[in-house]
Amino acid sequence: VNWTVEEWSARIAAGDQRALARGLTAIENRTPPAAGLLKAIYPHTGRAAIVGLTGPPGAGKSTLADRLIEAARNQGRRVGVLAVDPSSPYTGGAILGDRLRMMRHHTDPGVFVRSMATRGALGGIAAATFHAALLMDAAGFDLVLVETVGVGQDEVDVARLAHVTIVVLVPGMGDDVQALKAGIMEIAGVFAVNKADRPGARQLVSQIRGTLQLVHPSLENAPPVLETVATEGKGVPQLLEAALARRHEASLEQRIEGWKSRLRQMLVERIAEQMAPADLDQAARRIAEGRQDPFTIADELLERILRR
Ligand SMILES: Nc1nc2c(ncn2[C@@H]2O[C@H](COP(=O)(O)OP(=O)(O)OP(=O)(O)O)[C@@H](O)[C@H]2O)c(=O)[nH]1
Ligand SMILES: [Mg+2]
Repeated sequence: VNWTVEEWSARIAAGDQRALARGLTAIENRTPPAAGLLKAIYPHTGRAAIVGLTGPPGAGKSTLADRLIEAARNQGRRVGVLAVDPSSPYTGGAILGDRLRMMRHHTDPGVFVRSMATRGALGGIAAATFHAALLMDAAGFDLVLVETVGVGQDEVDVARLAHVTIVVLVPGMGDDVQALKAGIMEIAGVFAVNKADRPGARQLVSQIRGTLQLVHPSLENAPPVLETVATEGKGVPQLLEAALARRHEASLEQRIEGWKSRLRQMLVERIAEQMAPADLDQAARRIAEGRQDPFTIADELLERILRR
């Protein structure tokens, strides 16, 4: 098929899932039509809530996603899911498990599940994920769930680009406080204390609220902290409602802040994408071998990119 960008975007906006799938591939592989396609579909976006789902491995994110899909479908919403694979050796196999957990929705045309891989791109994955979510928005999905594994920089970047991020924590993991430190407090719109069928859920809720109170003394406007049992669907409709409320109650000021960090991220990734991996290797080598200072090298690299 050889669609023009106009045809392609019109098909996506009309809900053609094959056109959507091809658009997602173009974004993932950063092929040339992706940029034009994004511009063309942007006027069709703005309806969806892009909701990040992040937290330590095994916290129950995929099980929650499955239940959030169910809750949203019960309200007649169409749901897109992006499972972000950071292509790290530590999370190998996670995506297969994710797909299996959401398999029961596969025959539902109102649900579209897709995994995103970084393919070793220098540009990182946050902006590409956000672009993919915009495509799903344009295709008419009202809720776009973005599941990322872990609490590293990639996850924080993805979370910043989402409208609201649910941070999933579980009692008794021992690394609760650690997880709260790692930039997570800043990005969380809603906390889900999952596996609340296990001992220690109450204590974890208080611990999170205590930490939040340092930033929000009255706990007003603080991210809500909800208990869930994803395996049984308990607390999930409330979690969905809380996430959607954060999205819809965002003020103009908050939306401006959101676009500031999105634009910054898009620019950073665009610059990084322009850099050939071999150039980066060579530049790093020159610094490590003491042949040149990193500041001069950074200037040179930037100039080379801008001259293109
Ligand atoms: N007891 C209990 N187990 C749960 C709950 N939610 C999820 N689990 C179990 O926890 C395990 C991990 O669940 P996943 O949904 O795969 O977790 P995840 O966060 O997506 O895991 P990764 O994608 O590998 O990081 C599975 O065996 C689930 O059945 C819960 O509320 N209570
Ligand atoms: Mg998962």
